This record gives sequence, C-alpha cells and structure tokens, in this order.
Amino acid sequence: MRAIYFAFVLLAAACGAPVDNAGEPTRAAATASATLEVRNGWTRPTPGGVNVSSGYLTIVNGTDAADRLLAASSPRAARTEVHEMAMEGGVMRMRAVEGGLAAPAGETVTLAPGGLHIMFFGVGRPFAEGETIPLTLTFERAGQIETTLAVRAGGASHAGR
Ligand SMILES: [Cu+2]
Repeated sequence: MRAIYFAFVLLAAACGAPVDNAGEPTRAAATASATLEVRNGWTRPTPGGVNVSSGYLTIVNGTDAADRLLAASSPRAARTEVHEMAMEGGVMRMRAVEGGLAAPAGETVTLAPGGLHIMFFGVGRPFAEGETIPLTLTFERAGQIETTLAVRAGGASHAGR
C-alpha cells in the first residue's frame, strides 16, 4: 500500500490539492477542493519477452464540469493508449477509445481488468514487482496529471470481471 499512498501524495502535490498540517492528504479535503484525481494505479509484472502491458486506475472527477482523458504517456513504453473492450464480429477485442475517455462531472471512472485500461506498447525494461511506473495523463480540462502505477503480482485474481 505504500506505493499507492506515495502515488497519492505525488498527485496531491502535482495538482495542488490541500494537504493538512501533518502532511496527510485527506479525502474530505480533496473533495472540498473539487479536483479531478487519479487514484489506485496499478499494473502487473511483465513476463520476459513480452513488451506489451496494461494498467488500471480510478479517475475521480470531483469537479462540476465534465472532463475527458485525451492521452497517456510513460517513459517506460514506446507508445501508450487508452483502450476499451468491445464486441467485434462476436469476438471481444480491445481498441483505442476514440475521442477521449469521458469523465463526467462528479463521477468516478474505473479502469479495471476486462474493461477500460491503459495500454502500453513497446515496453523496454520489464515491469518488475514492487516498482512504480510513471504515467502522465492528459485531460481536456484538468491538463496533465502525473501519477504512478504500482507493479504488483496477483492482479490476475481481479481478471474476468
Ligand atoms: Cu489494450
């Protein structure tokens, strides 16, 4: 959990969310500031020889304005896209979300196994358990948000939802 907490602190600092005197970000403070936040980023270790991977996270749009995730990038991958799953000819396939991923006002959008995900192509150095993968998300209104994905094994238990 330390990595996730660390990611949240980084995010809070990056977007200017209030942090109380003890340095502990609080959910109540974040809500009151009406910001768009990215939380709980994670991905799985990449097996040797595999240069693609997917990442998951939660977008909480605490503002009263609709936003849109337009792009994603990471120094750990040659190309990063936002993907969705869709039926094509009776087969479930993944594809890039066209026109950006909607983050409606006041709503939470969850990227999770079996659905929306961040797609990494051209992963050079493999994602290793315990490290964190830097990720920059570009939103239409909120602009660029820096976050990290914690690499953890056992994510397979979340698959199939
Ligand atoms: Cu994909």
